[in-house]
Amino acid sequence: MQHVVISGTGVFTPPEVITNAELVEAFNAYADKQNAIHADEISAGTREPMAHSSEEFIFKASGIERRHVMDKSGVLDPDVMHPNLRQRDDDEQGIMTEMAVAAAREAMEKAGVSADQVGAVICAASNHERAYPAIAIEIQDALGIAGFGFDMNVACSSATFGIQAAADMIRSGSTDCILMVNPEICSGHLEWRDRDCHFIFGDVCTAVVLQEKSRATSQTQFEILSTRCLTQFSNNIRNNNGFLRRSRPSGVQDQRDMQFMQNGRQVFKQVVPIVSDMVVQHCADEGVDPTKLDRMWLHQANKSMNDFIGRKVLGRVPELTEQPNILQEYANTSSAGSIIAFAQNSDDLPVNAMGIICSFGAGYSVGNVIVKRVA
Ligand code: CO8
Repeated sequence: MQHVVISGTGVFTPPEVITNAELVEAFNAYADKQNAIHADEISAGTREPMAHSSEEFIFKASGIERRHVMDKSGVLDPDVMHPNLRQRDDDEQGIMTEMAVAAAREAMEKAGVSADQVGAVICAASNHERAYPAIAIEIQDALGIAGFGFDMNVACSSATFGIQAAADMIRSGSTDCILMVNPEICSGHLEWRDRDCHFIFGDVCTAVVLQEKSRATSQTQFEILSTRCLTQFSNNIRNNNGFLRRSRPSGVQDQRDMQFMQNGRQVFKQVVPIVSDMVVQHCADEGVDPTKLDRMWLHQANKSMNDFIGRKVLGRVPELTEQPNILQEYANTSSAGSIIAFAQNSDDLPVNAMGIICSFGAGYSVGNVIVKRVA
């Protein structure tokens, strides 16, 4: 059987940043406006006033300090409260392709591979800009890659499932080099007017080059020792925005379910044990002592969630270096989170160091990738 390595990673970070202070100021201005508009109903007791958001709550509940976004002007305007991102015309490059090309160029340069060496492109993300043609095919075209491309979506686990799909294709000989990208524009699917979740997400794109081991030449290589994916149906994280959207009964005003919705407390309680048990079992099945893992690159949704999983897997409080968090800088970037953590916190590991990339989220979905540094 062929062996597969990750030979390069790339991260495109949008230049615009929204701090918690800016976010809360905009949200509170919006809430005040709404309360003024509905003052009569509020004083008649037929409507609840909107409560203010707070920086202290956001940091304490999530560990998030700021987020990068593709457009902050709309999000911070209390009369808009969503990013000003227009739909691209048919003859323009798509916004997801633009982000993916930037991340891919970095990953390909690190891997030392040119476009003609790449045999396939997988665009794995939580939301896609259009139904078809596949975003992956547009990225393939923009980079001058031959072969084939396809999109896939497993919400927050899109990237780890994408790595498993790529590794399986390389092992079975479909191609010997795959570019897997994760352009996540979470700001477009977040209800910025909802106090319970307005702080959760940010935008980013990650890219990973996977190669058949004997072909890889880059200075830093992580061999994929084993992958494991699990899905278990749950409505606790849901977005109903599908192709039947326009057939909703006319006159329906509330479109809240056409964006990200979650029962955060339930997600927290239910997902943590599934993930920690799966990591421990996966390691055991592969003869890896989980307490000896040198690093865990976890999905970046919530710091307490990660601290809990880290403690359960390692059997002690993980050092910051053992379980790097990036959500203070990026917030939750869906499937890209664990890949940012890996891309920014793996070069320092010595050869033979072992680690696990682990994602979890809507579906529910959990994806593990056990890796070992081999160069
Ligand atoms: N400011 C001040 N107070 C607040 C705020 C706020 N912004 N929001 C809520 N509160 C209050 C509440 O009203 C509540 O008050 P009370 O106790 O009086 O009722 C109190 O704070 C506690 O509220 P919560 O119970 O909601 O707070 P938690 O401590 O549970 O924290 C979290 C909320 C942070 C959401 C937490 O539950 C969590 O992180 N859960 C896990 C979430 C998770 O991992 N989700 C995965 C989703 S991502 C994914 O799978 C990809 C989907 C696709 C993505 C992209 C598109 C956008």
